Amino acid sequence: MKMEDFRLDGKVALVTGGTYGIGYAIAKGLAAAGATITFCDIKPELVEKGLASYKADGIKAYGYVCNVCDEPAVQEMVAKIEKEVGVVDILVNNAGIIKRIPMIEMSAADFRQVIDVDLNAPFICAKAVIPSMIKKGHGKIINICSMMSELGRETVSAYAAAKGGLKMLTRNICSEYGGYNIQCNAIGPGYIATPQTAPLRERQPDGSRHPFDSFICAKTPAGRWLEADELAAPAVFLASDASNAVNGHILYVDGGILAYIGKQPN
Ligand code: NAP
Ligand code: GCO
Repeated sequence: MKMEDFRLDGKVALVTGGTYGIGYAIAKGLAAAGATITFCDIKPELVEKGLASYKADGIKAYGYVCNVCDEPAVQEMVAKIEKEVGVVDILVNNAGIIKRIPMIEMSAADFRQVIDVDLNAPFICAKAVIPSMIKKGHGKIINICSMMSELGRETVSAYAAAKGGLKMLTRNICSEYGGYNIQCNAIGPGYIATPQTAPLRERQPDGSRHPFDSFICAKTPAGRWLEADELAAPAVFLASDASNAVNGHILYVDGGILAYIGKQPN
């Protein structure tokens, strides 16, 4: 083993939904390891915001306005990246949404929208980058799964279905394209303090902690929410030659939630 196996110099990374949150944290990590960062977001103003954030962090990034559910738009974006920056060596399928609605109250349209962003879009983006990865002779795909790839809970039926499907899409890309030296793995974050989970951490009107906040801290051996930056090094590992023998793996970065029955209430 050589330490340069963990470097990403000369590699182009595409991080979907990379304006903030987990995507941004992972992109910063990939940049620190030498990768050139490209990212997309739906809203032009968020792409501008993201570019400013990357610049403030000393990272020359390339931003693209793209709805990852729109296959022609994704194909066009990947072609532009290949022309303007280079072939995508590393794809991080990070963009995602969640709708917390009791299943029998959830509309089919809402269910379909979550599936579209969290499962169909990773398929669309992987399909867009794999042909050039095959030509280049290598590629890395990192899907962002979830605790809900393994566990269910009230109100997140669509999200859990999508993230469970994303786990198997990860394994199938590994199976179908591993022979072309393409490694497709996933990161399964635990509970991360980002805008997506902000509603679960909000202080109650009486100033007390949100019940879910206390619940998650009791379910995590370290007794805390994780930070998005704690996902960066695992992502660098899966994006680098250091993980060339790892394929179809879901790397849970969850602080031990999946291993722990939970702290007994006082
Ligand atoms: P977030 O703060 O909501 O950020 C999601 C990003 O994805 C935003 O930039 C969002 O852009 C973008 N996005 C959403 N739909 C898109 C689309 N159709 N096309 C392009 N971009 C789109 O979420 P996060 O907490 O960072 O989570 C990122 C990923 O990690 C998601 O896949 C999530 O399911 C997963 N995850 C999160 C946690 C957690 O605890 N936070 C744990 C496990 C897994 P807009 O702002 O324009 O919507
Ligand atoms: C929720 C949370 C989770 C996290 C994450 C956990 O409502 O339970 O949003 O789904 O986002 O996916 O790994």
